[in-house]
Amino acid sequence: MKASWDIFCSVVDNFGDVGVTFRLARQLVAEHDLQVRLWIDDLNAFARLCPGADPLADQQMQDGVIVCRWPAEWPKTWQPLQLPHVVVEAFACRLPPDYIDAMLGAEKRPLWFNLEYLSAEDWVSGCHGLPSIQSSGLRKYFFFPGFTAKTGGLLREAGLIEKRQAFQANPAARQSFLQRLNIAPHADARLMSLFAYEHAGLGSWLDCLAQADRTTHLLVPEGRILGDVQRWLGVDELTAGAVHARDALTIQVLPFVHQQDYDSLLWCCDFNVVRGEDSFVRAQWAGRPLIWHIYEQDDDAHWAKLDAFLELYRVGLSEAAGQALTEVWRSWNGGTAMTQGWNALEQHTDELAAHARRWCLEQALQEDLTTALVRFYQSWI
Ligand code: TRH
Repeated sequence: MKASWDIFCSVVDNFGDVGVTFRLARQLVAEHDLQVRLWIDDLNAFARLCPGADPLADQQMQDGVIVCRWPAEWPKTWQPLQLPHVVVEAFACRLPPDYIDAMLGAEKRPLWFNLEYLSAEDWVSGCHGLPSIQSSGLRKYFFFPGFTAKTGGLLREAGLIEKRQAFQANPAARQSFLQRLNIAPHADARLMSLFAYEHAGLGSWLDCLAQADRTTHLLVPEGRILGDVQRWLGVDELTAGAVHARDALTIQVLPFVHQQDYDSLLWCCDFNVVRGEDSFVRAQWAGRPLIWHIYEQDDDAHWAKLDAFLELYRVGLSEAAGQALTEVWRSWNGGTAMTQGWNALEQHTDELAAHARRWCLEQALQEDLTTALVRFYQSWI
């Protein structure tokens, strides 16, 4: 009998929670031959990432994963529950009380993980894998994704890097992918993607690109940044398919694409602006330079996360390139003018490109997050 896993995902906002948990669920099925139910409380967000999905279905099979609606009220008729071997509570969402009661009463209790948000901060390695005893007496294990061997690692499907390298080495594959999305950049244009939250200083960055010696084709999937782009362009409306040129810069708005297509898009680009958690990791696997627009937290906790990552990522970069990168990432996240930082960063294009490839290969030496979770379970039973 296959071991079974339940993953619970509550969509706070945006797409990261559902993006990460669906990716994890798919990998558990495809590479570890497990039976996985993914409980999601907002199937509309799920349907954006997985266009074949039905946002109204109580249960559906997608890529081998049983995707279930997580109802606000857990129906009493669902008791007694068929409990799985492993429960993953993603990003500190709260399991239904009836589900916890069922775990308490079970003869063989499932292993209970709290899968945390990604952070490069030092304290993570000290907390990774630790149990927390609940008032009910149940144990919940904290599992932290991260960038060092003392953490749970990053989500990375088997063969991902090889697949990406083969794609990038194959101009025909790139061309046909871009054609499918109606993207036709000039032969000498550099390709960039922009997936970010609102950014008050965006106009200064677009000015830099428009005034640069080199032409840029900027791809913007529909989303929160579009308002800032629209203001800079001075147009009334921006929807998928729109293409506008200003001096050396062409801006093209894309529809929100399938999660797998988003990977290929990142692989096609010379530079990616990404946000949150999942696109941030995928951009690292693309092996191309990036800007990270981090998810803002109320208590400004995101700044410590940003700086912790920069400290790790800068290792191996020259002082000048590292400083320029830090300035650009900090001004992007602070919503301030980008002109000085971006122009400095442009002096280090080749170094940053080589560094992004190296960083990706170094990170890929670590065990991936899904395998680490499975291995933890195997040593727990
Ligand atoms: O959507 P996000 O801003 O999600 C955020 C973060 O995860 C953050 O940590 C969390 O606290 C907050 O949500 C609630 O960014 P993220 O994590 O990059 O997720 C976006 C997902 O959307 C990712 O799986 C990639 C996917 N995507 C597509 O599938 N198609 C697209 O066209 C684009 C642009 C993205």
